[in-house]
Amino acid sequence: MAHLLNPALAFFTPQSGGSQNANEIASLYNIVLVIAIVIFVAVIGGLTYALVKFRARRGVEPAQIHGNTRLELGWTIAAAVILVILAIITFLKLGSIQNPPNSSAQGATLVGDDDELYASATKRLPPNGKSLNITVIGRQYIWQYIYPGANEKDGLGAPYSYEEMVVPTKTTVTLNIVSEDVIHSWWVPKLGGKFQAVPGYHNYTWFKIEKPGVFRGQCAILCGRGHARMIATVRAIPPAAFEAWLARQKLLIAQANAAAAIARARLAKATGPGQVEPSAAP
Ligand SMILES: [Cu+2]
Repeated sequence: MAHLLNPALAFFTPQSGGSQNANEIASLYNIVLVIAIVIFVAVIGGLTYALVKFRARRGVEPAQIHGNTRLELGWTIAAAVILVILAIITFLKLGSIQNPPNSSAQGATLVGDDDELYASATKRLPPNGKSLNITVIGRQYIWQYIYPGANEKDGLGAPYSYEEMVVPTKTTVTLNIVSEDVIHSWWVPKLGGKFQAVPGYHNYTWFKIEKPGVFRGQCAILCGRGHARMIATVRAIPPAAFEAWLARQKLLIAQANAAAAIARARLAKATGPGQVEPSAAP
């Protein structure tokens, strides 16, 4: 809305366009901004007018005014009414910011990783209960993402990636944000609000990306000397491509683990037990 009024305002307003919740946050911000600009102009305009019109003049005694009940009641009530209107608009929009919608019909089939119980007052699921849930782990100084697809048997072996999160388009993605060391902050501006990754605590958010694209973010809370390098990228690709990527990622990780096991066994043979524990190999 503000963007239509003046393109320069885009510089001062939140990024949006990646996900519905980010769009709602931006439009709410813009509504507040426009109302604030109108009030700012009215107040500063009135003040400037009074300063010029009633400026001190030699030999003129200014009017001595002791309050004006009607005026004072007027600006108190007007301010209260504006606050109430803002509160109503905010609560009307809050639902679509906090509550994830269902995935579209074309969304990835790999949703509803729902064997686990969501005993949480803060985690919100789409109305049909199905989302692609990704665990976001903040650690000094890299983001790790754990995708669904763990082995049935032991719950291990879930595919993961670092720094770049790959997600399917048209699919509601819920994030479970945690930290392994200090407080980090997950923030990809075009995909919605900022959420802290706090050790020992779970924070939840969601996004749903309609078109393929790349969305950039950055850890948004100072977490140590490598903080500036703690970038995050979300790459949205069509659901079929995502399924293929996930399968390949799982395969590559399994191959790397197998190669590491061989290397570990070789090292154990060269250095003797005590240095490494070959039995720990998968
Ligand atoms: Cu950081």
